[in-house]
Amino acid sequence: MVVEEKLTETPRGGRGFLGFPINTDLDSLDAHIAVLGVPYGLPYTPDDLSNDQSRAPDLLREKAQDAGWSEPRTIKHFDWDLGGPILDNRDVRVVDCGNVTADFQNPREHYRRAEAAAKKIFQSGALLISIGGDHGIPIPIMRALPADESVTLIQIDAHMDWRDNVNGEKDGYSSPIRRASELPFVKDIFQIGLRGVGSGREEEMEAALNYGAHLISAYEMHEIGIEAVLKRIPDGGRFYITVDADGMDPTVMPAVNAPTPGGLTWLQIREFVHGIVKKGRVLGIDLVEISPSFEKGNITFVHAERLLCNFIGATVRADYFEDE
Ligand SMILES: [Mn+2]
Repeated sequence: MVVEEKLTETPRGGRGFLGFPINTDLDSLDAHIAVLGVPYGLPYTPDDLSNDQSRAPDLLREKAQDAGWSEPRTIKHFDWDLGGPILDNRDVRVVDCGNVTADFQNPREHYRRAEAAAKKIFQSGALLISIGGDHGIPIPIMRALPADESVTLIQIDAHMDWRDNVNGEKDGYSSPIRRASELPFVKDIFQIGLRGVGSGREEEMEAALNYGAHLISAYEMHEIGIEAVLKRIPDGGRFYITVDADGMDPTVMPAVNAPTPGGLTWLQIREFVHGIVKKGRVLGIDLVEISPSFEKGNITFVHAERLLCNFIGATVRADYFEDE
């Protein structure tokens, strides 16, 4: 008898993101949009096995503004960010696939399952919204992207994340863009919001420039505006977006390990999200690096929820799910 392995499990509290239904049976997916919690990265030190960021997927479901209301307002009511209800009264199905399961005896199992889960979701044709976890988690997710056509990667982050390894670990949170650059179907990389000091040294800067990554510092972005940033990204084709919470200004998302002044404002990230979904087909987005211990009055989670609501509403209004 073949026992089907459980790739994901029901989130704590049993509530799907925004109250959307939960489906952890990834072989029976019938959804246009799938939400997936990916709690665990790969640590650089033993005491980081279960880090602060691993609490974020459940806390976002539990602490988002919507969870405070007895009725699922966000799904049903008029949303001023979108000019109507989030799904625009269209037949768009959103499911929460729960959190990728972990194996505490083998930390790498979590990545293998994350990749397998993401593969099933992409193969079902659904748009994937992944909630981290630290910035290692896009590594298995991006490996699961359908490889038949090229993908443009867009990263919102204060940091470059181009390290080949840290303490010998190649798939940790300092390396997602380096690993992406090695994927044959990733054709272009745009990195937006860079500022301050991170894991990157001059050699990582050189590697990024040699690859041809488009590095747009936060200060350049503020100078030219989001519209000009979007114009630099070629129209058409397929996109994958990875959002590090520290790409946002610390006044917008304070719950991060490396708060860095000068990041994207709420208005800028919103303008970016609405603009990018119209340029081509976004296959997936992840939001990573929320460290709940540093949260200030729920402000990070409220912005995280709004960011994902704007993203969902924008894809619906860009006719992503028509004729399906
Ligand atoms: Mn990052």
